[in-house]
Amino acid sequence: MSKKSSATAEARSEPGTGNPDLSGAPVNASLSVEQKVGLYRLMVRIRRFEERSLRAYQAKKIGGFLHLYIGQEAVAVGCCSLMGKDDHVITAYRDHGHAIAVGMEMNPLMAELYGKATGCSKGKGGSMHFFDPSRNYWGGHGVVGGQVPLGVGLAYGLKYKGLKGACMTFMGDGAVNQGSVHESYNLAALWNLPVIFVIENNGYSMGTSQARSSAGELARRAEAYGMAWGVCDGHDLFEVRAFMAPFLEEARSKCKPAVVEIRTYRYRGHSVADPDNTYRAKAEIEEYRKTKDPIQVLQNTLLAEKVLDEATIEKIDTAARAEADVSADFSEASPFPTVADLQKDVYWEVDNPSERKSQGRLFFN
Ligand SMILES: Cc1ncc(C[n+]2csc(CCOP(=O)(O)OP(=O)(O)O)c2C)c(N)n1
Ligand SMILES: [Mg+2]
Repeated sequence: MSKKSSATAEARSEPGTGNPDLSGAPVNASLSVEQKVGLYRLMVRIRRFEERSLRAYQAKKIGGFLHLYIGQEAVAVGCCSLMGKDDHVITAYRDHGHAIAVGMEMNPLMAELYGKATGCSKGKGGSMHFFDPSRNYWGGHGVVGGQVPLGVGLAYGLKYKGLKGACMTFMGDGAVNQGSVHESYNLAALWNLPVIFVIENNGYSMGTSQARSSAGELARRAEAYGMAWGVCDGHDLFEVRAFMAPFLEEARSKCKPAVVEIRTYRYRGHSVADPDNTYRAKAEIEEYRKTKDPIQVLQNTLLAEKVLDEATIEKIDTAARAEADVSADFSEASPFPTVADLQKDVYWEVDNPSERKSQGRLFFN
């Protein structure tokens, strides 16, 4: 039988009505002052990293695509802050926020954007391919919906091997109509896999609004597969945490998969090479910035709680800007990958011939 989260009704609020205060939920009430400040710092660090990378792109230090996460910070930080050491994350190409949220440092991330050998994917992946297996962060994927079956595979692997943990599989609202997403839902439900499909609904897939591309309520499609589902606003970090915690617990302890929609907003163009905002009104962006900016929302809450003061806010911001600048300098000074390294890291089997159990072949030789 399908099950809608009981958190859904409380957690949901329509744009413009303000978020309910969920800071008192157990998962938030248990946070120490240091942990709350730490979560705020993470969101500020993501914002400053993104702004610095935009400047580097404009200075032609970065090529290709650059999809910024500005405006969506509470989603990645809220969800990833709930991770235990056995949990996993996989996402699409808008992957910088999740990388910082799981604890990756700015240097290897910025260097990856610069295409340098010191990057987290050795300069061969770029913006869409941030990875850190040591933090259970499985990327960073450019094909819309392509990471979703992989997330199911990660969850299958956990269950098959009798390991603990769950996999949060993020996707955009533009991915929900991909056939592979529905195949993934089916297998996750059929085999009771510990996976949460997290739809980060920022309202648009490139220049197409969700209303013009997708029928019905996105997460409700889970009902057809007998999966739990829920919807929440993604502007308030505490709300995201309170909403996600029960789903994660069900996945971990009972192998119950779920589909959740977290409503958020991106302030920048789809990518920075594609900043044209002709498909939405400037006033819409301004309204979100003014009333729902996730950093401002959390700052207001923490100021009211006296967890933060103006001096600490200033200090965190200055440090995040400096850290981002340092990462740009680090990237500038780093070497490019060599031609000799071009064919390394394509197939694990090719790089590890004595350990391989299947055949990998480089097709471009
Ligand atoms: C299979 C596939 N089709 C089309 C594209 C081109 N494309 C890149 S991003 C994108 C929009 C996806 O939007 P959404 O899933 O909402 O993610 P967001 O950019 O909002 O984070 C499209 C259509 C692609 N990368 N892969
Ligand atoms: Mg989208």
